[in-house]
Amino acid sequence: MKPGGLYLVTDRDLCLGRSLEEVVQKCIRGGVSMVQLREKDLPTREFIEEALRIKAILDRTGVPLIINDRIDVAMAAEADGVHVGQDDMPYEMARKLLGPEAIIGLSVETEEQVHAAEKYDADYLGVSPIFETPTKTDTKGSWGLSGLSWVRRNSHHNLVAIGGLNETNIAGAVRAGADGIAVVSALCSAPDPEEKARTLSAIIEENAIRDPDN
Ligand code: TZP
Ligand code: MG
Repeated sequence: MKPGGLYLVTDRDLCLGRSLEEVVQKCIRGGVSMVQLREKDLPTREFIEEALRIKAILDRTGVPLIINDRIDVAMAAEADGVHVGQDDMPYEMARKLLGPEAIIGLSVETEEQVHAAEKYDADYLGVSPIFETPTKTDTKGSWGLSGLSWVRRNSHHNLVAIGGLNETNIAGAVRAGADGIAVVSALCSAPDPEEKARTLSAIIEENAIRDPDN
């Protein structure tokens, strides 16, 4: 599985009063290629119920559903995979529990973490954050575009860039080596998420560095 294109990471509180289902539906129509459900405060049962509702929307679209942090929720809802951070369940344990077919992404915030991740068969690294963002403040500095190019040169993994990315700067992130671009507020808080998804996907596509083997 090669994650590329536009990756929606959800935040219900940033959806301008619209339901998450409505925003996800619109983003799918606009061309997002992956959806990650990210819930920090929801009781487990509600998280599973939400995952099942979003899964029903994604069914038959071919867009994978990824669950942030929670391997148990991903298993219960039969999601396509999980995204884990450095303080979540260790990558190898998540892989063991979910099996070889699951999509597993791992966040990297430092150069040491990039080197340490080389031994993993992760589906992608989340290079986090590229720029400072009010959406997530408990980060260890930011990579910037030069940091992202450094990760590109030092990692064999697919790279998904996240943090402070929007219409004005995603071309640079793709050109610096990101295979995929993950956004929260640029889509969740867009007045028209479908149109925004279409615009962002087109920018990613136009700036993608072509792999001659693919
Ligand atoms: N991980 C690193 S930055 C971030 C996450 C979940 C939030 C990105 O939010 P936004 O609104 O796209 O800057
Ligand atoms: Mg996490």
